Amino acid sequence: MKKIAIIMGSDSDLPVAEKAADTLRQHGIPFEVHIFSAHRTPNEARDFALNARVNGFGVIIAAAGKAAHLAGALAANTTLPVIGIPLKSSALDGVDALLSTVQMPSGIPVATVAIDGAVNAALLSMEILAVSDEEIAEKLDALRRAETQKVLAKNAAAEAKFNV
Ligand code: RP5
Repeated sequence: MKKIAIIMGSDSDLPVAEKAADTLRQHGIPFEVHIFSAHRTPNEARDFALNARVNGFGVIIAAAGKAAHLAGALAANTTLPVIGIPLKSSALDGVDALLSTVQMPSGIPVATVAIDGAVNAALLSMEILAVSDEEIAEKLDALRRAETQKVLAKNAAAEAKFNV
């Protein structure tokens, strides 16, 4: 099975990035976590992206805040799918990171999830692998069924409480 890379720009990004790791762990998806910064360690970030495919990765998740160029910088050096998580780590509440991550020029795509959307980043990475992996597709189907049951149970509780 291909591995997922979770890259973050700083250890201060860990509380959110960890949620992506937790989601992948829960579903038995192999992953690695690294701290590479587009600005502070650009050479390490570049080398990681250049070698990611041969190193067995299938998707790269990149989490960064402020002037969040990490996802784009990684995408510039690989044709693996890159998912960007803009982080709410500044006075601008993550809107700065959202725009920095999502507004990529044509030719270098980054699939951007919501601000702090680490769980969806992990699920999207699984969906990408599931295109050619039936086992992961089945895990995702089971997860959707479980989510549906949870909401149906909440609806039943609300209806029982408020509707006569
Ligand atoms: C970004 O700057 C990082 O991704 C982090 O979200 C933010 C602040 O980093 P630290 O100053 O906390 O290391 O590059």
